[in-house]
Amino acid sequence: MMTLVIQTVVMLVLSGGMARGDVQTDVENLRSAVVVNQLIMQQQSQVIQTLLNKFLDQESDCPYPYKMVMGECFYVSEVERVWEEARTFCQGMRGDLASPNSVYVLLAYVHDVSDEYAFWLGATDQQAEGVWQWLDGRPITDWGRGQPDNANGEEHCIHLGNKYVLNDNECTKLRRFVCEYVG
Ligand SMILES: [Ca+2]
Ligand SMILES: [Ca+2]
Repeated sequence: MMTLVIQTVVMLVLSGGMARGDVQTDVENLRSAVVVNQLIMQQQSQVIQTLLNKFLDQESDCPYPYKMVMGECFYVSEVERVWEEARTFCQGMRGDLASPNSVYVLLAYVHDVSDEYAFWLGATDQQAEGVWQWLDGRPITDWGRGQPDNANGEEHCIHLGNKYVLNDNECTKLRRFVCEYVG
């Protein structure tokens, strides 16, 4: 746009011999072009500001230290705990062990932030053997092949993993875990 303005000014200077009426028309055209340009710039700046605000809002939707992952707030622990203590840890952070909407999205995320592959998540069949659902009440659909197998009759807690995606395992094992913010 600046190039157009400069070109027009140069044309005005070069057209010194033009009739006064023509010069006036050119000046008016130039003024209109500048005004239109200003309006476009203003509009673009508003659009950028709106997008920026939206992005910042999304980022801040999860309270520290949770991170937004496709609309859910997760925290990947550094420490290892048995399942029950991991749950207490998460509840102490106004959360619970994670009930992810997509275990594959969560798997991708934990691989981004950690070399570890096995993390306790939010489901257990300690109350009724073989009856599984996420802590938020949804059914579990992504068990690894042949899981849950309740191996040795002692596997009652769910974990995320590379080999099985989801597997039931002994709740007394020390594992890192994923919390989900529940507010
Ligand atoms: Ca079991
Ligand atoms: Ca198992």
